[in-house]
Amino acid sequence: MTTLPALPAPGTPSGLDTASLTGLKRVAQYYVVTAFLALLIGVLIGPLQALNYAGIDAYPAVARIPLLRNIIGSYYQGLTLHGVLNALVFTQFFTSGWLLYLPLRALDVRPSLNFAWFTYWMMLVGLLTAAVPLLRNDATVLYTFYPPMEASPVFYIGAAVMVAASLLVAGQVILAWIGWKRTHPGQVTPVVAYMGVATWLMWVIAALGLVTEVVGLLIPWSLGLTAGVDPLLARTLFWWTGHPIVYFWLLPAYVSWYAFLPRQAGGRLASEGLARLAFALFLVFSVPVGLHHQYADPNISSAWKTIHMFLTFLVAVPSLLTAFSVAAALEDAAHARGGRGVLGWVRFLNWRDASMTGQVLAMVSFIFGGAGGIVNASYAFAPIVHNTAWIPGHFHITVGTATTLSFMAITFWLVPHLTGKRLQSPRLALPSVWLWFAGMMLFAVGMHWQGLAGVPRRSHLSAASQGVYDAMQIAVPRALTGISGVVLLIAALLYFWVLLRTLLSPRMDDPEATAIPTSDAISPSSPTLAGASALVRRTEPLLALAGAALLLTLLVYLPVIGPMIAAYQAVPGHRLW
Ligand code: HAS
Ligand code: CU1
Repeated sequence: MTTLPALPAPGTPSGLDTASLTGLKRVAQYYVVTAFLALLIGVLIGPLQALNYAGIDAYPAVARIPLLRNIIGSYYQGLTLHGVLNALVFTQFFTSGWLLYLPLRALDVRPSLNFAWFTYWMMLVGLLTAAVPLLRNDATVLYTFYPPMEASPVFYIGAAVMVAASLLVAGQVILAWIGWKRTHPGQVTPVVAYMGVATWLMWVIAALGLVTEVVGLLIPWSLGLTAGVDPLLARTLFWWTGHPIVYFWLLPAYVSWYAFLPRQAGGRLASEGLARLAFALFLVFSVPVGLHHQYADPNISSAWKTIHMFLTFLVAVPSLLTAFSVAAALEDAAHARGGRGVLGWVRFLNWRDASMTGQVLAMVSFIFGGAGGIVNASYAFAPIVHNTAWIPGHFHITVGTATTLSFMAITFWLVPHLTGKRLQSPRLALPSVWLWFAGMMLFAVGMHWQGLAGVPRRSHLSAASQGVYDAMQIAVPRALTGISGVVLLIAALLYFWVLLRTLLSPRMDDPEATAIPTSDAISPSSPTLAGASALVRRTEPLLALAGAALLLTLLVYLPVIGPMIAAYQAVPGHRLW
């Protein structure tokens, strides 16, 4: 028997019948499994990068293995694969499944399954197309593309198809929500759907920069249709997307931290209104901040860089709200289990539960990741850390934990929920998340420390003359970084053992037996707009908020981009590696 649905739209007849629910779960499962297969390949390359920063060059050894020689021909090809697979492919596939499934389920809307499958296959075709030049060393341009480094046009076309597919997923969810609003006048969007729709709307505005760069500049240039490319314009369009893409990675984890983690911990979401406010703020302020990646770039006025800096500080506010909210929810959970004291309650959380533990550890590491982000964003500090090992240190405790460790921990209930299979080797799940956390923290300490000493990022420095590094007295952080690569490899092997065994095991239960762990709220919102608080009413019009976001983005970008287009510099491409 199927119990339908776990997240009903208040007071409406069921739209998702058993067949469409099963179909929807299947699409979501394909997205999630593809995501983790990409992550598996991506993380296996990771230890090579970590060893490089310990002064150990493992690439000559890799080059002796015939199969690997061709696909990891150099440090830079390995780094490109690592970054593209982990940061771009894994995140986008996971989110396309997760935030397709959850909002439609929460709205109780029957989707067009044909369309959902179409977007999945389109995204996969885009990925496989881009994979060919990546593996042939024809697209070793790192995950930020950065022209005038030039890749094969096939790479840019594949990447464009992949991103276009994600925009179609966004369209499907947003249109489903607009349809729901029409049939449910006067009702408040259920909170999980609200968070999903806000994330997709943000992504649509965010993606405009990358789409313009790839379609307008990189594809024609790599096809030889234009004489050259303007690196500054391309970088600026890239970072239009490149900063908010980090929230496209983070917000799907926040959905879980707000809506599901409290119940998994045995507590309640603190305030529904506050959760909505955080997502509304992310929608408006995520995009107009990209110049904080370009403080060192010439030909952009300091005034605009400073404006983007202040907007960056503003977009940290919803994360600070989240820290407050999720800490309150966890404390509520620990109190229910008898925990007391200012910090004494922490011990009373359900640390035996790998799904809860993984997410709480992801949150703990994100405290440091977020703090480092504020340092990066400060115009005065940026010159010290920019382009140093500090930056990969920062993003391994943001996207590497807040996002990746959360997604890993979520699969411990999501995969059984989607497939009806039971979690296999559950006793290995807990050490896998602890080791991932420990490995990422060690990596972060090692890399932040090396960065402060002046070690550059993205450098095959283990192959360089070591005298200069020896003089830096960085033996300790180098050792920590190397050890972290080994710890992370063990964590990944344990995690993927659990995941793959689970996926390959026979279906045992009705998938609905593992329910979505939807939390109650200490301070819930009324289901009707008339009864809802001012906060809920004002944050409900997501399309208007998206309009404001677009307007603000154009306001702070057009005066920066306009002069670049007017003084377009066509630079020929380079193949460095
Ligand atoms: Fe960043 C560079 C600024 C967040 C990812 N960032 C990067 C790059 C990546 C990345 C991949 O301003 C490298 C790009 C490249 O290759 O060049 N970042 C920020 C700021 C934030 C931030 C201000 N970044 C992220 C997130 C990422 C991410 C999230 C991925 C998911 N970042 C920068 C800047 C640069 C940059 C510059 C360019 C640097 C340069 O020079 O090149 C903020 O959004 C951070 C706000 C976060 C907080 C933390 C809130 C804490 C929470 C957890 C609470 C935990 C609890 C647990 C309650 C304020 C929500 C309690 C539990 C118990 C048991 C007690
Ligand atoms: Cu950023």
